[in-house]
Amino acid sequence: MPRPNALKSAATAAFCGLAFATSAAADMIDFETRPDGSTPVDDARLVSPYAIAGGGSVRFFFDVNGNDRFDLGVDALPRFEARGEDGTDGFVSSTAPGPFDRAREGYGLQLGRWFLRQPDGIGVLPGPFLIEYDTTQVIREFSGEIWDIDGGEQWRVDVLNGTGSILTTLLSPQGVGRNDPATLDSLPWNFGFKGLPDGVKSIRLTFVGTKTDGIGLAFNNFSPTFAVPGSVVPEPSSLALMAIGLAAAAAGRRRRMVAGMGFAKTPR
Ligand SMILES: [Ca+2]
Ligand SMILES: [Ca+2]
Ligand SMILES: [Ca+2]
Repeated sequence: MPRPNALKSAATAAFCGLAFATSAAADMIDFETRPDGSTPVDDARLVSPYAIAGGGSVRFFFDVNGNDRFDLGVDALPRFEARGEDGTDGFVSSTAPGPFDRAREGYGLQLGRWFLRQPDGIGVLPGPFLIEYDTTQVIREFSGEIWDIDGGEQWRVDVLNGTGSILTTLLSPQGVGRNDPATLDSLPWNFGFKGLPDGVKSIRLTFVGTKTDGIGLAFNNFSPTFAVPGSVVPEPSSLALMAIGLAAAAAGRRRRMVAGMGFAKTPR
């Protein structure tokens, strides 16, 4: 009798085979290679977008000027970070054989040798982390990982359309300390979305924790066109209600921004 896992593996293998046959793209961007297929260098900036299976590309950056799109020379580029302690690191590993950038036992392969972090070391972020699609594909689902959400840390994931309106959103657990059994220290939070509405353009990860310093983003395993099994996906029933509320909030925010811009342009 075929096991479900075996069938799933076969399907995945067939799908990946097709993807690799049609382009150099991989469906899972695990940051173990750079967009050109070469091996990353520790602390090097990620400059180029990654190709995605089925056509198009996706880029990663910190949105310094907060306009939800990439501005060359203005927005900040993430850096490749190597597993383990090596100078400037990505996160503190308190529940793993640390002290830095180590996965909890059993999660080593999932972290791999490389992940992305903010431009500077653990401290403050230059802006929200943006994942921006450049593709004609309709994006219905995706998933990714934020590692090591500790005490005082929390992230909100917003899915945006081309005008920066929020289509839907997901809040990470509130980080707890290393001694709490629920701690995500040295572990991934696997977030994902399925059944997304038309118009997905970008994904925005905003730090919404209580910390004001000692913050880091350790980002890994972005799957641009499907949500991998095991990802935390928002409840479909809550999506519609949330979208209405968020649309109202976003409209208010836009009005305030427009008002602010008008004021800034007024000659004194
Ligand atoms: Ca920008
Ligand atoms: Ca490191
Ligand atoms: Ca990795």
